[in-house]
Amino acid sequence: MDEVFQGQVAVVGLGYIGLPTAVSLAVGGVEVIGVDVNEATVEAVSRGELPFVEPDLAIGVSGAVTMGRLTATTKTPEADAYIIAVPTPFRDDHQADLSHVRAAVEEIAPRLRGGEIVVLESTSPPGTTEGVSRWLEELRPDLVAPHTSEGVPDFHVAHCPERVLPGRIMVEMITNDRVVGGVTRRCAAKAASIYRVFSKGEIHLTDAASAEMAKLVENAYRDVNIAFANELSLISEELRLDVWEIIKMANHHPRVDILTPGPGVGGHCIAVDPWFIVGAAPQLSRLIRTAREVNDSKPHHVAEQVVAKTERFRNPTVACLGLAYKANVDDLRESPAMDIVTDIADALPDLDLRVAEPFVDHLPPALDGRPHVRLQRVHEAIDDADIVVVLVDHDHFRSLSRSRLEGKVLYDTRGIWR
Ligand code: SAJ
Repeated sequence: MDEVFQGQVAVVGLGYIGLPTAVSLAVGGVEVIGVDVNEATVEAVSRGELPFVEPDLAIGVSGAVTMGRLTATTKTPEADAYIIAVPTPFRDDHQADLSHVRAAVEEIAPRLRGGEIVVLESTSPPGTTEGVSRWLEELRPDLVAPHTSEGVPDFHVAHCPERVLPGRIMVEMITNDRVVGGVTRRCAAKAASIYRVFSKGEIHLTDAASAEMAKLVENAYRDVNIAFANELSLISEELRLDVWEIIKMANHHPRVDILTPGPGVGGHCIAVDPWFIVGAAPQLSRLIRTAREVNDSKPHHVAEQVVAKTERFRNPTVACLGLAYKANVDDLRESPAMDIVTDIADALPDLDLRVAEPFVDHLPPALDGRPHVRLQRVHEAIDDADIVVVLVDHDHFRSLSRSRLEGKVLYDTRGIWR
């Protein structure tokens, strides 16, 4: 019988991944202590509330807190296992910024008593998990670290990358297969026992660097495929062809499955992770780098097209629909829609620019305070607009009545109204 973890888990980082993981463990019967540097997040979770929007998570958090299985704190406690789920952004030179991982490790090190499991879930360049083991060794020279011996170490270190899709996190947390890469085989087996608490997917054991690379490759694969679709959209625009029709036709081939073009690629994963591969092997990652560049250049192209469309109006009003990085989420991180609206506002500071985003109550700081940019309900924004630009395919926009759009110039980057 495969071992299933019993004990107390501290989940460090209560964000889009840490909090759903904490809830899944708590619902599976484990006592979980959530740790976050942000006091507002800790207070919200302690009240059983959700600091961000994600289907089915709110009920999970309130249930886990009410049952007494999930508590939250700003201080890393003693525990039997630690799951690190902190951000790993990239710096200006595209190298990974591991400062949050390091900070988490510095808080965990003094709490180790022997026998603990430390799992890094944050997406990281190859070698980071072994680096965590080295950091712990440096901070706790009294303990035997796993990278120094295949024998029984004083603590175990592994990588288990998250693979859940925002918008479906609570479903995929349970159903997805997991890859667990250990600094040693024993580390991988120990870490796998934690995921058996809630995962119904298969758990695949490997070494730490392969698990790190597999995660990066998954997102780079998707980035390259979206870049293909985005490049087709640029070519089709130039040739005055309908990219949606072309992709629909091509996808009738049994071995062709082209993804959907859009205004660019956003979010904190696909727009970031491929750079970690480029950073690890810059000379060899030509396709991966180019895909990033194609996807990153798309928002500027869309903004330029919108600006060009305003030229035939004397005092145009433009409605931009959506700010989130993708449909039906409230996450604005690395959002192409944000870049596009900001670019348009910068290019035409006097333009009457209406923004509709049902998932936010206030304009984000990059747009707030600009006298000609307003956040409005979608109907208000559209009714006054000469030009309507679809930036996000929220269900809310899909269901809009076409009669409201009559007589307006439409620029639909998501193809929802064709
Ligand atoms: N997008 C397109 N066209 C498409 C698909 C997506 O333009 O055909 C855009 C979206 O609008 C969005 C971006 O790409 O701006 C990324 O969206 P997504 O839904 O493809 O992915 P994420 O970033 O929300 O989540 C991804 C997932 N990875 C894969 O599907 C390989 C998820 O499983 C990962 O857990 C997540 O990254 C992560 O955290 O790494």
